[in-house]
Amino acid sequence: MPEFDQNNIDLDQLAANIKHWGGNLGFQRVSIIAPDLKYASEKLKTWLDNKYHGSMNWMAKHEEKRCTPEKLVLGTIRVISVRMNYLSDPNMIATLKDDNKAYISRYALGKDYHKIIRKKLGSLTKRIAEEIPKEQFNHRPFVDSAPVLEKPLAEQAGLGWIGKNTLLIDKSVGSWFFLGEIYTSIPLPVDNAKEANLCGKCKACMNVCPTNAFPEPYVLDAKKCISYQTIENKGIIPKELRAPMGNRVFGCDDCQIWCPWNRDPAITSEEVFQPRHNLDNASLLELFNWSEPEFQEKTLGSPIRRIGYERWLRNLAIGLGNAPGCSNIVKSLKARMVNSSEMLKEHLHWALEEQNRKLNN
Ligand code: B12
Repeated sequence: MPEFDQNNIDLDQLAANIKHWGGNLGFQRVSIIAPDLKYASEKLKTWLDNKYHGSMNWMAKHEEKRCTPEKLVLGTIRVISVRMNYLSDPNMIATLKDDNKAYISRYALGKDYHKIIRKKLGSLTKRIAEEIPKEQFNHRPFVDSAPVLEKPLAEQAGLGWIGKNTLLIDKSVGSWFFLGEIYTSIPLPVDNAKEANLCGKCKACMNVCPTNAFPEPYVLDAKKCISYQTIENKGIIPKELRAPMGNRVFGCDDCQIWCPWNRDPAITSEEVFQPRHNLDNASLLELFNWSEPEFQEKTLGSPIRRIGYERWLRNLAIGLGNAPGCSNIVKSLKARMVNSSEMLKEHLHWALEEQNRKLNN
């Protein structure tokens, strides 16, 4: 581990500078902690024991590194935790309530946050390295890219509290923000700014969840979560979840939309998170009729691309099965049967059955 020479460095000034540089890069909050993940590690263990992670086996891997930052990046004694708003338009309910429209999670309307935030954190680490010789410290930036418990770290850093919907919520901006962090060995002064949990007796998130995915407050059974089913599940979506999915075709925001702390949400000023290709307002049929090359072209640089064309069609087929009966929908679903995989066919059949039932009534 590199030896840190404190003599020539004003660490208070450096911490203040880091927050200032972070702000200039577009982060709304930057805060520094000496990580303590004891409580969160216990909760993670229970969550995994209950198999709430479903097929996300990567969540069960590297448990020690996830729970012990210095095991992931040698010498880590501080975490610089950051947050960035992503909501581009607060009027998402109209799309969600329109059965012919596709509801895409607001985080996925623009460019992939992984790339955007990692790049910005890369710039921040470079700027820090200009102040301290590289051989004197270790550091590494992350955004949802490694075994890191981002929410408990951010909670400890005072960026919000973990709510009953398991998301980090801040009383002044709500929860529509991404998290990221830099692990570092620099002994920076820490911020002890933990926010009080203000969920109180409210259970709005749990009550509105279309699939009842919260077995208890602060605990999500990912297998039941529409976000997991539409993004992480690579196979068949359980039949009993298809109708409650409604028109949610990529991720789900219901547990945020109805959270009282999101009544007046912060809006992003980042151009990169603005909706592309009308994804905030497109019809299910329009997206279902995208050809594969069109899908590849229109999802370039978008988080949607990672599910691939087949799963995209699978999710949209469910949305179309839930849409009002319409002969054009039936025509498009039938046309997709040709050359489709067994996995996709299973969902097309289901959607056709649903459509025929409505058209014959
Ligand atoms: C796995 C994962 C998922 C999974 C599982 C979600 C989950 N709750 O674990 C799925 C695919 C479902 C998912 C969905 C979403 N995700 Co996600 N996801 C992650 C990831 C990679 C890990 C989360 C994790 O550690 N889970 C493990 C379990 C044990 O943690 P937990 O459920 O949060 O439980 C904690 C607390 O609730 C508490 N706890 C647990 N049990 C109990 C019991 C009691 C009594 C108490 C008091 C507390 C308590 O301790 C736990 C540990 O801190 C993080 C990125 C990262 N590396 O951290 C992003 C992350 C959490 N996701 C994010 C987002 C944006 C989403 C979605 C909104 C996307 C969407 N619109 O579809 C949804 C929201 C769904 C939801 N309500 O969580 C953001 C959240 C930002 C924020 N404001 O909080 C993150 C931080 C990514 C990022 N870098 O910005 N996600």
